Amino acid sequence: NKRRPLVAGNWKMNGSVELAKQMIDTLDSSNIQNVDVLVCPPFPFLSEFNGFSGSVGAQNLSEFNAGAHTGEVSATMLKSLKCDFVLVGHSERRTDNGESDALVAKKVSVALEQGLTPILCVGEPEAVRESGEFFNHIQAQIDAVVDQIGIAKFDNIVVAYEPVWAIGTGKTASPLQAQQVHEFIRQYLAELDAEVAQGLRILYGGSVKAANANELFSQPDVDGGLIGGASLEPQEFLNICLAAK
Ligand code: G2H
Repeated sequence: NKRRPLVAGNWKMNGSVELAKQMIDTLDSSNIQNVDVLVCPPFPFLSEFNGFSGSVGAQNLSEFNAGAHTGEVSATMLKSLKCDFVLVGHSERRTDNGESDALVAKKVSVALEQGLTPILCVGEPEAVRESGEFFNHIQAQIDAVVDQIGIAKFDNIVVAYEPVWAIGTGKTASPLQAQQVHEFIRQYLAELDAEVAQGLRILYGGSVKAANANELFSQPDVDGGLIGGASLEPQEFLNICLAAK
């Protein structure tokens, strides 16, 4: 099993240069082993993470490589800032910025072309959860990416399952609800390529905190977490990383 746990902090539109310094101090001095630690701050703070012992990633990228696209940031620029990862298709971008499954798939492809590891975010809104159609919803989000890049390239991506009803709401999916969807994603992809599916890291996101991280991360198909609110407090984030060991 090559699935080394990954814990990613998604600062969203929060934080400061000061928080970047504190985060680096706390995480670097912990000497954490056997977990990949990733921080995804807003673009202006990426360069603060030069020399950080963990990895740094962005929260979004442009589907274009360069040109007249005011306000956008390219994959090449992220590489030049030493990013290894980039979140793609977070539900807040799907909702606030109208990112479609097709656009998300394009961005995954562009990230891979530039050597970034995309973290593909999928998950169903509350109404879809209640209708019971959530597997179909997630399958469609994944199909769009499989159609664009092919199954083999899933070797170089990470998937994050984030039920929209659990994001920033304090309502975490139960460990069993999370496991059920993670297992579904892995089995679905295994029909296309068993080996790739077996090696794919699938993170859980949605109101993860130190107090519930252990239970979630101990599920067999949960390979770490994508942490929002709780990633803004260095000690709390470190404790979540430690729970993934
Ligand atoms: C889900 C998550 C991180 P939070 O969006 O991406 O945020 O942990 O605040 O629910």
